[in-house]
Amino acid sequence: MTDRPKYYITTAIAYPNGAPHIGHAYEMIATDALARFKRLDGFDVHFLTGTDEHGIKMVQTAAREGLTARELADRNVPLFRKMVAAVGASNDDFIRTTEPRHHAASQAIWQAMEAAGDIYLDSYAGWYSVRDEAFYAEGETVVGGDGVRRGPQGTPVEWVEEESYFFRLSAYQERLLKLYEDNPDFIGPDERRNEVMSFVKGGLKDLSISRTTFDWGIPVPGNPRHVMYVWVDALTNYITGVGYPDVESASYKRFWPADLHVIGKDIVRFHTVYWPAFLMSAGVPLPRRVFAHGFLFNRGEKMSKSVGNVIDPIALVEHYGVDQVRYFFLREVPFGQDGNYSHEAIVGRINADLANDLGNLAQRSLSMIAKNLDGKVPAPGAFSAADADILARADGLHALCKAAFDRQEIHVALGHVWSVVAEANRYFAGEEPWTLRKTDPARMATVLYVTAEVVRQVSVLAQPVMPTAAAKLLDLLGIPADGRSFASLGAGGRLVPGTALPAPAGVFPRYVEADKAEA
Ligand code: ME8
Repeated sequence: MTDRPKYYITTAIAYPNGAPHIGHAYEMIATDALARFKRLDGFDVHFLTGTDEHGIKMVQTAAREGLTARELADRNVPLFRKMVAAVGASNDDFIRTTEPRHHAASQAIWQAMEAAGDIYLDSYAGWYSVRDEAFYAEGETVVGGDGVRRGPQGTPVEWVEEESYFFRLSAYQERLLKLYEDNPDFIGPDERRNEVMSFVKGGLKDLSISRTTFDWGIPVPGNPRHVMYVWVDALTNYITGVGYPDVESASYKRFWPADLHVIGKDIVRFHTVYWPAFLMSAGVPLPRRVFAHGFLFNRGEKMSKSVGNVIDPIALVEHYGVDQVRYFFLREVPFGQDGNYSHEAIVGRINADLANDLGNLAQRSLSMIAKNLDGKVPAPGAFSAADADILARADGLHALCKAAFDRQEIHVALGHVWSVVAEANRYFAGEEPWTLRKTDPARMATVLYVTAEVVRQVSVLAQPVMPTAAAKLLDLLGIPADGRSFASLGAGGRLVPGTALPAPAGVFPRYVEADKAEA
């Protein structure tokens, strides 16, 4: 057993009722960056993702396509696995809710809630949104001009009346409010916490947690005429993934409770009201934090022809490059808020931030080292005030990034890193090492050393967001594989003079329109 601290992080599990879309890829990329950051920072990370395969939405989509729900899931799950690999995710596990381990966990948590006296049989009559897989109170619905009644997320609702098991959610109002009061970090960002608190303060009704009108789900223990409401089984995936109900298993003891559930803003209520109530009832410790990201929208303009209108995330990464797409989403969209993407915005980031700012800084300093210093890391002379200043800024990045990542403010961390890149470009231009080459070669060597050292720290910190490109930069700087963790940041990990470097190569090509007419 390791003495490193542990970190358990999850994405939502997607409905495989269609192919994965950009929203799924965005959540995967962001969660992956958070997981990689923690690994590089010395944590023993467990990163879980997967698919949510039960429920009426799957049944209805399958019926429209002439398939069973199982066939639909089996057809689409490989597309999700492919997307996960294509965006470079470093997940440790991929759970399908149709797996036997998950049936066992769901039935066990049901039985624990039942033993606590929180489940009873009654009949349900009310509004249900198939698209959201959610029950809504009448007051949460409105009839639009088209005569269609819709729920709070704008999806159509239908009247449902059937025998159903209920969970005594009403009994948890006070305990939930105390949870939010005592743990202000339980829900992020803060505006989501405020919404949840006012929803819970408004009063909670008992929740219908089984269905009898279809059988695509996990049977209710002791009454297989009922299948569990899909959200009871879906949320349980987070404990299945670490070995529940075997609470003595090494993985459960090591990793539960989860440190962070990353989800989208449309499913906050399930994760911050229902889920903690289920866990309290079952006597299972609660996750530490739930963070809701915003939604991504295509700004509507045409993307380049080869990407189509880019609903397919695999086409997007094939076209622009996986590191480029990861950087774009995480830098452009403040994590937690909604954002837009467009061909123009992606190309702007690729050419400005990556090719010009970081790419040129690395390329110019490394090619001068190759040409003038025998391709070896130079030995610096005494540091000037300007050298010391830019090195101090680079040394300060770790603490700034850590603080930002701990709040899931990925965009803020990238902002800090790129402001040091901008400063280093100003430093390089101001020092004019190409002039020093003739007038003061020793000073040139110091300037190139300082610049390469800044590129080293920036590259180490870029790894969570751009794992492949950052690795290439670290290769060019001659940094061994075991010298790339965050332990190497700061003055303790300085470039070693005399290290022979490989021939420099461009890492961030400019994006050039293949055909202006398509753009
Ligand atoms: O909600 N932009 O599955 P899902 C950003 N199975 N994120 C988006 C998005 C968009 N345009 N569209 C969806 C479910 N998402 C449930 C989850 S968890 C126990 C069960 C996000 O396939 C969405 O908010 O509809 C959610 O976090 C994830 O993608 C999966 O959505």
